Amino acid sequence: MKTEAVAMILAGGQGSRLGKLTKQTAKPAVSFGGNYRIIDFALSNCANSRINTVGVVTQYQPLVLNEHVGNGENWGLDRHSGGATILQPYSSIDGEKFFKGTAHAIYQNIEYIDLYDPEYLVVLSGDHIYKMDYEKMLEYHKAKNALLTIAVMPVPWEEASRFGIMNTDESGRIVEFDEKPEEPKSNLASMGIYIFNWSRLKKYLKDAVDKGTPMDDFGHHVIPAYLRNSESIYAYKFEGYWKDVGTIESLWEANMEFLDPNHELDIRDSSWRIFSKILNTTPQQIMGDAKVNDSMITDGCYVAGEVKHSILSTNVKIGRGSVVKDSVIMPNTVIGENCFIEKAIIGENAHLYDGARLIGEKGNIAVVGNEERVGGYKDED
Ligand code: ADQ
Ligand code: ADP
Repeated sequence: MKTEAVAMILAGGQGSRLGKLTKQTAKPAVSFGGNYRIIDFALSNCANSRINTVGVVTQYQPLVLNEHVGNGENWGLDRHSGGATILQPYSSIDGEKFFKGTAHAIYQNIEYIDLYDPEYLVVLSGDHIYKMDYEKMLEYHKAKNALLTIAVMPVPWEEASRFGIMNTDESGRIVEFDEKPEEPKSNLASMGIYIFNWSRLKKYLKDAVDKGTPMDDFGHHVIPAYLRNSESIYAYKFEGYWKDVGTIESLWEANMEFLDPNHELDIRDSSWRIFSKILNTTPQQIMGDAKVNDSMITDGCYVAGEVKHSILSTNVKIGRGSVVKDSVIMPNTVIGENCFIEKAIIGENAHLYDGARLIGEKGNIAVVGNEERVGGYKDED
């Protein structure tokens, strides 16, 4: 079966910097923006870009992710080509169980990719919030006759050492690349979004294993090897909103930005819809003394308190006399009566008992983990 392009979404990182929020959940499956999980953005971008064969590479706590993605039908991916497939690591002969890095994760899935015999492989990260037309990037890749195209964006200089950083010539060809350099030479950052000519990438990955020097990571090994061999690598400039939500601070910030009705990432744009799993839950209920401003209240919520500039995800309950401000409350969480919550992220299925207080500040967001219980009055006695 010949397919022009197959996408692989890397959804296996542990997301250790999200701490308590990724204890039972892989980072791409973390709740976002009330209705969504982080991976919905990459999946929807694939569907909207007409890339209908998508492998989702998982390894860490994949249960929620598996249940969420299924066969991709909620994104319309199941109707053409291969649909979505969850790919889990398997034990190899030498007992290696985990994918060692991003490139190793692709190497381990060569057979899956070869099923579709693609000309191009689109490699994506499962933890970015953005809308992007990968078809346009593919057109650029073809026009440049490139073997690898990397989507890039300028980032603030003080953040540059968190990224793959590069320099290009006037034609957009990448002449220099450093993965997470201590002293960055530019602020042009890799977004971790790659288009490869599949047969060439496969050759690199296999040859390296044959030589006993496996290439485990794109940023550390594959890109430098391409550059050493003067392969044509081009930078594709992305313009628009893009956020790597790998830290508590960036996750909170991205959610707060999401509340802005004039957000650059317009989720109401019907030409580029962001899909998610349909949950079929009950309608929301806003009770007598409730007050709700500048917020997103999702289906199944029950609000009897005050909610200001916050996101309530599916099936959240806010009791009487409670105040929730500048916060994100993830699905199925119960907040009792007379609680006060400000600048916080509350994980899924958590319970805050009556009178609980939780106040964070910018730079130090308050966090309650998934399933966590937080005492109220009773603890103060
Ligand atoms: P990082 O984001 O630090 O940098 P990495 O931690 O390797 O890269 O993860 C990339 C994505 O792959 C993440 O979504 C992660 O969850 C996933 N992942 C990591 N290891 C995996 C594995 N073994 N199996 C499956 N999935 C895995 C990268 C690039 C930089 C670039 C930034 C942009 O290396 O050059 O600047 O992305 O965010
Ligand atoms: P963060 O950036 O928050 O530290 P990442 O998602 O980048 O989180 O992943 C952290 C590291 O943990 C990555 O190097 C990833 O390969 C590694 N990792 C992910 N899952 C596992 C696992 N199941 N076992 C061992 N290491 C893992």
